[in-house]
Amino acid sequence: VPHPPVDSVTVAELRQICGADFVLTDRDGMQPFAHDFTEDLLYFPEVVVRPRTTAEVQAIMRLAYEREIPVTPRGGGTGLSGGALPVRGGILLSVDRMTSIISIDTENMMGVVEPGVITQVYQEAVEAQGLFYPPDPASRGSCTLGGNVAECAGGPRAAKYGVTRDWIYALDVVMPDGRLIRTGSQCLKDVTGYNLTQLFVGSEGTLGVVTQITTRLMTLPPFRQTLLVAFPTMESALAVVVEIFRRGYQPSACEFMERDAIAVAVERKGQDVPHADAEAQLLIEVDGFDADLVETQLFTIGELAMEHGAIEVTVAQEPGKQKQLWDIRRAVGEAVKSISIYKEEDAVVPRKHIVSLMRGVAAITREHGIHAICYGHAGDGNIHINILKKEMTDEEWNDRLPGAINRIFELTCSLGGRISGEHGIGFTQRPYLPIALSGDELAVMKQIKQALDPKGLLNPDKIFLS
Ligand code: LAC
Ligand code: ZN
Repeated sequence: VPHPPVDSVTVAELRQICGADFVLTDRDGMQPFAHDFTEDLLYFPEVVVRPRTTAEVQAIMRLAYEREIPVTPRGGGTGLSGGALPVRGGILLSVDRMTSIISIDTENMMGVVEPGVITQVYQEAVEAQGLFYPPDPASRGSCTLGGNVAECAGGPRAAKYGVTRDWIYALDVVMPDGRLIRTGSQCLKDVTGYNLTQLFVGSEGTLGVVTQITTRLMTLPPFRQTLLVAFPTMESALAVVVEIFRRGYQPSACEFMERDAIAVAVERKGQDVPHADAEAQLLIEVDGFDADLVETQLFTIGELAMEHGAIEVTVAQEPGKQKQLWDIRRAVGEAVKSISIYKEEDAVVPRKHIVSLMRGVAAITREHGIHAICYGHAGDGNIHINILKKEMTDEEWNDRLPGAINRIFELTCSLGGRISGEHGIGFTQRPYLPIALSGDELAVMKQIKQALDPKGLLNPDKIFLS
């Protein structure tokens, strides 16, 4: 549905609300807001607004509602499903100026932040007070807590500490018509009505604009050790993953990289890892409050790996060595992006089925004549499948890709999995949603959207068409 254009009267009113310096309409100024990290997709908004306060966000939303102009909220712009792309033009609402850490409560162990706070900045601020905010998406140096809430971001530590949703207790949310609601509380238990907080977490900016976030915090575990384990086969690596958890160990990360993932990261970083030619590697981290216990767990996991036929276990006890290993792991995503046009799938399956997923993906890609690089969070079954275009012509790419993705997601769902673990549906995964959801489930989701955003103006065409 076409909307009325953002005319000069509207722009003038937006300038009134935010201040002239924080409303952009020139192409160069808007360029950084026209894309996120998703492929090479580019969609220009008609205007970019950068509010500073909740009241300004409310005024923007009221205006947009009245004029029926679409609004796309944006955090750090590091999303991988196109959630922050202003695909219908309209207003791009960036929270990049809402960067206050409002409070860190060391007694109740909760923190209150604005949505534009960079995740790593928050982590460092709470760590300075001996506290810990675990969710650690690969982009934590540039993503924001607002974006993390919108997408329910994950990351390696989700294996032990859960995803963003598990740390969010209360939100201030500006509704599509400009009303402000405060959901949840700073209480650990709360069944006072529906859990609106968790409805907004992971709703990808389609139901409301989050302007304040209350997170739980925990005491920072002081001890941390890391292992890199090379395996001759994918099966042996993934069997170890299942066994680690079955025996009651709780690694704070249990990351999987297949040979090609290691290869591209090693190439990009110009830094080698032991046995880079092994079929699969696990990067395992153990943290805790007792140095001996951390060490015992680490060595027991290492032994377990050797019993399952690991080639070698490399222990990284010093922070410098640990960082080197993590740098390789964190570089995989960017490395893939730098070598070819690609399409990223974010499948998640029950942990014990990762091996079936990996073997299935290998068979499907072979059949379709395409190449995929797989890596990800084996500890929680979440694997990133990066399909590369490489030397394929546009025609071959467009011809082979949809069929292959459909097959991969059908396999994922047949294993009891879902089509996104942490990157969201957004814009790019929308066509595949019916593979994972029943018609009735999808219809209920659309009813919620319709109830909260009756004009379909907030982050339109994300998750499903609106
Ligand atoms: C990662 C991002 C892509 O795990 O989710 O590296
Ligand atoms: Zn990831």
